[in-house]
Amino acid sequence: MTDIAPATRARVMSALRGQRIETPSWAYGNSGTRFKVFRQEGVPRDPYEKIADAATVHRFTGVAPTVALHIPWDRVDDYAALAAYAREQGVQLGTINANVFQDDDYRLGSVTNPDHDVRRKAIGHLLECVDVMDATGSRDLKLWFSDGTNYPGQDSMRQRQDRLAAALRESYGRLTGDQRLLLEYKLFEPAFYTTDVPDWGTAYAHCLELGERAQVVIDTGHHAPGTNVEFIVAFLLRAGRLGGFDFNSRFYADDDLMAGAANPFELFRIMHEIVQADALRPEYGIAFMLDQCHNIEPKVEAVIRSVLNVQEATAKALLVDVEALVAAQRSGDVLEANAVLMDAYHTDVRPLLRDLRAEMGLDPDPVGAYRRSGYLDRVRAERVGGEQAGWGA
Ligand code: RM4
Ligand code: MN
Repeated sequence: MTDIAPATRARVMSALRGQRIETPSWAYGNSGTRFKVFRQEGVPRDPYEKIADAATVHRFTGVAPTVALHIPWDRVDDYAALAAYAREQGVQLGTINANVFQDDDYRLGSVTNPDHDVRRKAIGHLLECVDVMDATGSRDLKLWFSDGTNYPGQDSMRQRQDRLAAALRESYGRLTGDQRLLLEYKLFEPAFYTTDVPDWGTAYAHCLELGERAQVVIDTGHHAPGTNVEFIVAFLLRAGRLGGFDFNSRFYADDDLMAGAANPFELFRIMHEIVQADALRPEYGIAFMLDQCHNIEPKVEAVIRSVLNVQEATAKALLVDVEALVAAQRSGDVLEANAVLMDAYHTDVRPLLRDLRAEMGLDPDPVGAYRRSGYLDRVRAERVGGEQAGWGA
């Protein structure tokens, strides 16, 4: 596709202008592997500073107006004040992520723990997260459970499913209005034998039991190698149960690298399914989130680049010539159908995105503009002392 027809261009630009990508508060904090957490200068010392970083990403990209919180990493006394600060900075608080994977009590699991008291504690945290949503005005509660077992015989798989179902039921019952429960799955880690929510099928089955406001989240790093993620997207879209994405990329397992870094073609194929279902519009309800950890690279810039990568994949997906694609599909022209898709994928959308940013009053080169802004030097100088808030050392 060498030239983009004016009508196509207008349609693509308008869809891209409306795109919304949520960034994760924990991407701005220090993080690491099991082996080492490398500290970086200038990382946020509290949730307010994480929001300032998220607002910086939005200022340069124009499409990242919300930031997800992780509780208790982002626990504050006054969530209304935090929300007001976010608004002042030009962003809003988004999804609330529960964390029931870091207390000693959770050695044998959280909501699926064999011990009733531990389960009560974990459920109490999930309910606390809904209180936070009430205070912040967040729509979505995102649940990921590290629960599972390491050895055959360690616990009853069926009973763990029952305990999980009970905890989900109680949390779901606490939701009001348009609040939703987003259930995330992950194949393995930290449990190595069984995981209680290992795949989309398990998550989907639990969501069906709960009700319409229970939806599945696809974290792109949470599958076995070779899994066709866009099939999962298509299936859940059709079932009306795709609540959102945790975008990141992976070479091996849950690597949490920048979205679009390892497999930009996969990201394009995912966005193609979204575009074909007309599910990009914010009103459709899918939460397009990032879930990443930047262990050795500068964090704010890595998030900016991730946002741009998602935007680029989306632009390409929007360029697919649907008429030609459908004609090729209907006539059984396998190779032409594939060629139509590849034509869009191979289009250089960078000039179009530069124009889009100029139209939005942004610098056409967000990474360059961010680097020139001196933001990193400023926070390095300002954020001295105190403890880094969140995930690691
Ligand atoms: C998990 C999962 C969750 C995220 C945590 C930090 O693997 O992806 O979404 O909140 O990591
Ligand atoms: Mn995730």
